[in-house]
Amino acid sequence: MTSPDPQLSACCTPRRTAAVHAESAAKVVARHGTHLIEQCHIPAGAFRMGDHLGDGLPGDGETPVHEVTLDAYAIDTTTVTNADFARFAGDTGYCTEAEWERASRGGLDGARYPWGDELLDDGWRVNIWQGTFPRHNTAEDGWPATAPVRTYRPNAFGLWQTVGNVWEWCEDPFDPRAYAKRARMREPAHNPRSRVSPVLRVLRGGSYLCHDSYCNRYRNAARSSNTPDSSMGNAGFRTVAL
Ligand SMILES: [Ca+2]
Ligand SMILES: [Ca+2]
Repeated sequence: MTSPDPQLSACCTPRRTAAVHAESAAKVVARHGTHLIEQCHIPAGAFRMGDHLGDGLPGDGETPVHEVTLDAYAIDTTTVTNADFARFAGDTGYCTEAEWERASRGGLDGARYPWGDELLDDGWRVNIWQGTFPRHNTAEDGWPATAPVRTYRPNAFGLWQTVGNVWEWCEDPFDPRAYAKRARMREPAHNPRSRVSPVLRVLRGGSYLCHDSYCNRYRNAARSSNTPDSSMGNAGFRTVAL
């Protein structure tokens, strides 16, 4: 970590120097619209992009220096922090396991997939793994890795790719006995969510890495879990609003 650039004062407001035009001074814009992270306004302008000093490693492509022009924009003054993300997640909320499954079923109670019971329905409707896992992915479904979110067709509720593509984190801690507990209740569980210690968090829907040979969890009913601090390239989430 190097010491702060002496040419820069607080935030990203540059001092007037020969190299910095006064009219291009950036301004801090706190709470830009509904955006809660402090941002700097960067005015439209030109700059010379690249390594002016010959410091770069040859393979990194920092040269030749060239002029670039940009429209005005605003940029966060810091990278997004864990606290920022927690606030976002707290304001929106992940779906619970029950909310995920009802939405994924799209009104087809009891069906294996969001569109019915058969895997192939006039062609592929789910991004999983075809071929021999993990050596050869034939990508018959059109996608060897993640697919854009609006791929295939949505279910009857309008949700895209609940099964396949990426696993989806749910708010509930994972409790393999949760359904058995609910089944013993006299009344249907209302807005259920598991309350056990969150060592594991629920994941639903399977991903593009799912293959029948070891994981057929690209189904409405399938459940899985991971520790909440796990980072995976094949997991995402949906937010809900009540
Ligand atoms: Ca695929
Ligand atoms: Ca999914």
